[in-house]
Amino acid sequence: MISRNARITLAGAAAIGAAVLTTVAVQAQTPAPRVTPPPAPAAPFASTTVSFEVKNAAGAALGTARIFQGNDGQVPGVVLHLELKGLPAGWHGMHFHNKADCSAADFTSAGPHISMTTPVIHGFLMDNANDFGDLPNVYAAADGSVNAEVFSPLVTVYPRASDSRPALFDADGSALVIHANLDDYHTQPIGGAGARIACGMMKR
Ligand SMILES: [Cu+2]
Repeated sequence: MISRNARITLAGAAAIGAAVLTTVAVQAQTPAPRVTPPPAPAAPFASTTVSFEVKNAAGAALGTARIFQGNDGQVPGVVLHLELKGLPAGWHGMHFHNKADCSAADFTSAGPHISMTTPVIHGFLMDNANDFGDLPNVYAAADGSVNAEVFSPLVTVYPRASDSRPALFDADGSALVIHANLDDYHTQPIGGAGARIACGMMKR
């Protein structure tokens, strides 16, 4: 005769067995990753944090942005941390632009999106999108504040061997540009985001 405790143990073992089978089934259905991770660098890539100022077209400081890059994982990329004030309320598109130059009042000095290929296909919703500058929209509250963190797997902080993605801190740096309107993620070439209203320079 099986004792009560033994029965509980048998029931537990059966449950664990079922869980293992479920896990195996889920693993079998998991598709191959669409993005092949870059080869691991020779030495672990040190965690990086870089801060930079963001200003508006009148030259007023709006606050600070920070860029983080962690160690390599399955989807390496950068986190952009924003703590800004003084933006028009509502949604705003933003992108990484090609050059650390916010000198022109309309911020056209920052150039097009970072490392733009020709032809460029802009927008997260587009098939075959290849715009490395794409970023999610951010929302400015009624008081003009933006507090947000967004992740981009499309760029790195510094140039890295065996990594073809553009680096924000390349020879001429890059710029974070915030636009007047939201980016609809499909209209060419910038999602209908309109004028450049804020700019921050990332350079060594
Ligand atoms: Cu832009």
